[in-house]
Amino acid sequence: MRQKYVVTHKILTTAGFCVNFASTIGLMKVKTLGEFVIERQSDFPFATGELTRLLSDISIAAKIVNREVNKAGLVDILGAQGSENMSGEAQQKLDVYANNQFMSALMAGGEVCGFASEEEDNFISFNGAISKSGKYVVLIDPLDGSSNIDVNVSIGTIFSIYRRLSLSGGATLEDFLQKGTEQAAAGYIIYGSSTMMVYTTGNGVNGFTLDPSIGEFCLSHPDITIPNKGIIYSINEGNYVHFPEGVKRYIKYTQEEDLKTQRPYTSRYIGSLVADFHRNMLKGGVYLYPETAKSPKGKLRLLYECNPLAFIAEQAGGMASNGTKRILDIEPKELHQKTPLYIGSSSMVEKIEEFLERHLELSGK
Ligand code: AHM
Ligand code: MG
Repeated sequence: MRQKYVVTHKILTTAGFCVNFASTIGLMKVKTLGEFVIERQSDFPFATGELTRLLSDISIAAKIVNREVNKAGLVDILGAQGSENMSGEAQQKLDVYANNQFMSALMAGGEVCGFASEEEDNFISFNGAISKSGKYVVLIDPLDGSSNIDVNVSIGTIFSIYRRLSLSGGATLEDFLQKGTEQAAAGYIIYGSSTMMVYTTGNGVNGFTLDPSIGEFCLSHPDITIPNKGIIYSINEGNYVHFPEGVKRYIKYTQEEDLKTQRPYTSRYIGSLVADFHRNMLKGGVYLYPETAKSPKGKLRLLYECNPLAFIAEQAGGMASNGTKRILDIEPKELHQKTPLYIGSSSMVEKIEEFLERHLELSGK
């Protein structure tokens, strides 16, 4: 059975457009994201279908954002919007577009009572008659890696879904400030050479490739697992002098020659977290964004980027750490909280933790 999957998977990824290919050779029934999500609803006893509808709302908004991303080079939608987000970075027009698209899809859907986004200063409570009784809140980085838009490099969307803690009415801050372990679902969309949606509801990780000819996400990567070891490390080495001593030593370690561990490793850094993470998920590898002098708490946001990817990484058999602690166990204190991130193949993340611990005193901590 496993063997059969491997063959199918290779065919699907090589062919790119799963349904076209399947119908051409008449061999297999392709499963769409919609069918899959409904099928998986029975994993949750007493499920009412709200999470299923919520994932479907996200996938529809993702298709609309995908359409705009693909048009980005053609229409006058490029360039900074002129405003800055909470973290002081220039916003791109497509960031704003994606943010609004996901927000309106979720507001209209009725399953969500509140929305928090990397692009919004505060969370938004949906107070409409249907939405305010929604069971869930969504946190999102609507367009991650957006500085790559102008140069036609892969970008992504990252989302995280929690059950609300408040009992009724609009969402409250405490609904959003939950530990990553409490996530009901998380996922990402990668707008790359093809567009994919990958998600988990805590029962494994599955990936769907968009077939543009029929406008459906089709199951192309069932039951994704991250190889325990990899030979790829992804980090912005331009910041080297500002890294903690343990990270500097780890980078040196990756560059040393050692046949047994297949070193030196390969360095790959796209500068789009979703794209770097996705590659490492499939091939094995580790992504590092440590604290630096410029960003003493790291650059990445716990709630919008690190928690959802950490949930996915763990569900795929990988690990995510801030260097000393599991990402999912960090108690959030504020919406835009940042954290260092080490994520990917388990044995590689463990090795980095070892280096950080060993050289802690040299980092002046
Ligand atoms: P963004 O959410 O503002 O796009 O920032 C997050 C991005 C990640 O996608 C990427 O891995 C990282 O920032 C790159 O940062 P740097 O340019 O400092 O290497
Ligand atoms: Mg981001």
